[in-house]
Amino acid sequence: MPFENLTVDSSARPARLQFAPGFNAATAFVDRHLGEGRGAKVAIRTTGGAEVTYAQLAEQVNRAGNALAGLGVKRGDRLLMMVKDCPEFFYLFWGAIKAGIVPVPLNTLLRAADYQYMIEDSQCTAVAWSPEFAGEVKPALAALRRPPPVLLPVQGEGQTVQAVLAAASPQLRAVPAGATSTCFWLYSSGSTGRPKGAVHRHRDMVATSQLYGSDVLGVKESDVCFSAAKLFFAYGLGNGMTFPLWAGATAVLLDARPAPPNTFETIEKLRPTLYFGVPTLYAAQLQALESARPDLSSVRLCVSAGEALPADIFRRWKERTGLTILDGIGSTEALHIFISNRDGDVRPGTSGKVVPGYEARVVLEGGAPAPAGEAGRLHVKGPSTAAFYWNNPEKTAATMLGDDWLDTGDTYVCDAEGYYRYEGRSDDMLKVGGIWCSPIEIEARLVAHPKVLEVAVIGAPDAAGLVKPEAYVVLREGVPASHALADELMLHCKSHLAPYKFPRQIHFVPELPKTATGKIQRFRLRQLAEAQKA
Ligand code: 3UK
Repeated sequence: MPFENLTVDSSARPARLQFAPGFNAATAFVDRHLGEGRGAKVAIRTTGGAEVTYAQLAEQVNRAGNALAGLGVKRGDRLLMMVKDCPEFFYLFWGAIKAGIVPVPLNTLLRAADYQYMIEDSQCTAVAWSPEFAGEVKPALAALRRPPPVLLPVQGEGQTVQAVLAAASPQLRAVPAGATSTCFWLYSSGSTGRPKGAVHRHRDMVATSQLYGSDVLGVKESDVCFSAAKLFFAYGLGNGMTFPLWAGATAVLLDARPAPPNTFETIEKLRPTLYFGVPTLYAAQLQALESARPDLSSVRLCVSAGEALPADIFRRWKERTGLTILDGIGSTEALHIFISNRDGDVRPGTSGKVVPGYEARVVLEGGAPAPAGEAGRLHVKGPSTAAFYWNNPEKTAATMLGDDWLDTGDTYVCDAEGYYRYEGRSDDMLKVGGIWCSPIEIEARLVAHPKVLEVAVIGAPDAAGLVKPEAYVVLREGVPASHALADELMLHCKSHLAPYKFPRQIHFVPELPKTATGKIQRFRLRQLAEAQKA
């Protein structure tokens, strides 16, 4: 497959990718289709009934690049995007890249304080948001001493994305970039400290789309991809945008928060062949399938990532729907899945085997390789890993190990046959519904409540085996524990934190287990939680 500035030998395993100087990813994902006669093919279909062909996509991408440049956004400048899953997400993202501007999709479930931090940290020039998120974006902008100069709601009154696109030229030449020059960023959260901007290069989406999308999932031109996981998440960005665009396939977009009814409706109406979810959603869908019988016959394969898929969910889904779920582990830093199960080769309860094109190693404390069957820290190397974290040399040095090796922060076991099994995090971070959640952030919110003296938050498995945050709370002297107070504390979290960051259970305790030096022993609480559930 030769085209401008890139040669792909997909007969080789792993596929060989050769980037010429000046390579700009937008030409490979968007413009290529015009030359390949795919202009009239539908690239995007929305649940609202909109259809965008490859020719229309290419034109809108050009308009977006020109509009941003015309507003004064320069090469290398950042465009922050709090944009729902809609065609404008594609236009802004690829238009920016084609014009040499760096798009930064943000989690649209976050709160004003999070956005304020990211706007300041990124020193962005432009912010674009869907009106649905104005309630958090506008206070963030208002709190800034120097707000970014270019502010663009997607639609509405005055200067909007839709208005500037309509006024811009539909012709744009791609700005010459290069395989390893900066293309886009994604923010990732840590247990302590603030989110980190992972800086991705022009080659990275090509690598994930070919090595995992095409070579593991077999995404073809005839496929229709539907990702319940949103585009702002590296997982959704691949599933719902780069994989279908790479293959000349069709992406299906649902702009609402995914839940069993709307995801089933989308599958029935737009008939995707590939469906991408997270374990929490599969669990909720299984529950809904007890009373609903949606027609899922268009789907050939399902994918799960974000957190470990319990073997029981895999089996029940197979029983109910006849469909296989491929669990695979990816990360924001690696961009997409690098260890995965395969169609026809699934080990339920594991993440599967290394995706060809990537290397993985499990290392012991001192750095020596772990023997098969022994737990250690998972490292990964591949052609899609982030170059560094923006403005954060310490975290960069701790995670990016050099020579494209990354420390995932996960504990894994690799068995003698090469299957990798997840054993937990090496830090206190939790995955809730596939999205990072810091127990420390929830604790900080809870201790801000006037009735709370001390608190520790841990992850505890729910009935489906999926981790949810639970809080152990010591109340101030004289404050009685009650169900009403537990509800009040949950609300106190929900009102200020992203909606998935609240304790699903609150345990009132007289004291917290601590070390001699006063450090809270979260592992003791985890043992307590396990003992109580057993
Ligand atoms: C955990 C998993 C067990 C693991 C992601 C697919 O989740 C993604 O990216 P994030 O940066 O989180 C990365 C961390 O999440 N994890 C993800 N998948 C699995 N643990 N089994 C799994 N299947 O701790 C990892 O380090 O939010 C997933 C594609 C792209 C992604 N960014």
